[in-house]
Amino acid sequence: MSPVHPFALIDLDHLLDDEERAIRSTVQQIVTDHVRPHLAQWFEAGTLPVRELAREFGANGLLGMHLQGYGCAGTSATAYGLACLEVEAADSGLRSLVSVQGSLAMYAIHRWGSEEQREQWLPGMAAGELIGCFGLTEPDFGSDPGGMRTRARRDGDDWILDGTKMWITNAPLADVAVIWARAEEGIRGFVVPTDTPGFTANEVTGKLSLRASATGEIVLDGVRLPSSAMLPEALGLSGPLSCLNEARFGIIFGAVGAARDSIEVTLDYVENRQIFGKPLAAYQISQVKLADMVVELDKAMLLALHLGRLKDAGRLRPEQVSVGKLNSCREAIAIARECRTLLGANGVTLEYSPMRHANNLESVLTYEGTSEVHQLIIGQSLTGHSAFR
Ligand code: TGC
Ligand code: FAD
Repeated sequence: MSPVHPFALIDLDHLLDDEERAIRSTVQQIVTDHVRPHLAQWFEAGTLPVRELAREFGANGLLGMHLQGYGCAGTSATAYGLACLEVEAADSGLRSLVSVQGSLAMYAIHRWGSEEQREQWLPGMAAGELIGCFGLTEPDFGSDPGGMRTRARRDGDDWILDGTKMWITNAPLADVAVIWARAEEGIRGFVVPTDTPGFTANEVTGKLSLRASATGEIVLDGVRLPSSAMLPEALGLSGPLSCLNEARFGIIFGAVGAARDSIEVTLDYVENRQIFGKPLAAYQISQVKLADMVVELDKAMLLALHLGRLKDAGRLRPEQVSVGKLNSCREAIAIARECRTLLGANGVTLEYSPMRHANNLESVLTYEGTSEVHQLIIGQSLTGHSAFR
């Protein structure tokens, strides 16, 4: 019998329309041409040619892909999810670039900004000419952003920002940062050009995960901004949290991509690896592992598609996003680790993707709400009791 692809096992393509299949192919091609040949080297060196890639992604409509107007492609949310899946099948760091640019920085300006802010920033960001970052987390406030210490105070017509943000993707090279800070009236968002005096970004080094992604600390030391830098429509924690819904949505699909790639690599390996005189693929233990992994992969994909359809219908609720983010990340990291076992010693090298994916997924499991935070969001929804405090 000829082998069947893990997604063909459940006739996945039957559930996608022509536009979705076309977008998937386009992104697969970009990743094959511009990303895969260099990935292992980028990961090992801990670098990523962000500007070059952003321009390539921008030229193909991948940045702020499901936003309307201002140079954005305006696709469905499901199509955007499928694009995230294909990007993360290459590397989670690349999907982070797409998520932070489109779902966090651009979405914040699109959803909460003034018309002038949208016109000033979004077209350049959609084209990949301007790189954005999103500063919510602080050294002492990750899961609990409501405790943030970064302050925004009025000085005449201006705003002055003081504080520190930590673990901010793309911060070391960003042109513009969306910064969340506590003002007298509540949490506010600011669009901060990174060459503003008092703004410093320091690279975080020594990461064992998401190495093909730039991460930074942002120090805000008396950063003076005109009143026009404030996002006028956002007041309170719901401003930044609404942006997280968007990025978490992309991760629901993206993590499935990392899992799929791990399984594809492993299926190829076990077919070609001879052990005790026959292919590793022909042993029951290998097949049990593969079957269990593919069942979880396909379930995660079906859940992602269902949530995508809900989002396109304007019905996706935050706790449903948590169901998907928790499931995709948890299953993807388990799959990547299990794939690694089938690769034996070869699996601990950069020649094969599963361990790189597993390492990356440690970050994906943690950022955009840890697994435990999403369990508590779901728990709150099921019981009516908040167990955060
Ligand atoms: P809580 O009292 O529950 O809510 C405060 C206000 O926010 C509203 N709200 C939401 N609005 C929109 N979307 C959501 N998902 C929302 N969740 C809550 C809520 O209705 C309320 O509104 P209002 O008008 O009544 O004031 O807030 P809490 O302080 O108890 O915290 C809740 C909790 C723990 C769920 C939240 O803080 C949380 O999600 N924590 C996790 C933080 C997190 O995920 N950080 C991610 C930082 S960005 C990042 O990691 C980028 S990684 C790069 C990449 O994506 O690749
Ligand atoms: P903590 O909040 O200190 O959590 C530590 C542990 O406590 C976790 O296991 C957690 O689940 C658990 N915990 C937390 N609250 C509870 C509770 N109520 N009950 C029980 N257990 C609890 N942030 C940004 O703003 N922008 C970015 O671009 C960005 N990029 C990132 C890139 C990378 C590579 C990484 C690793 C992180 C990034 N982050 C970013 C930060 C990320 O969102 C935070 O790391 C995450 O929200 C968790 O916060 P923390 O690390 O402070 O962990």
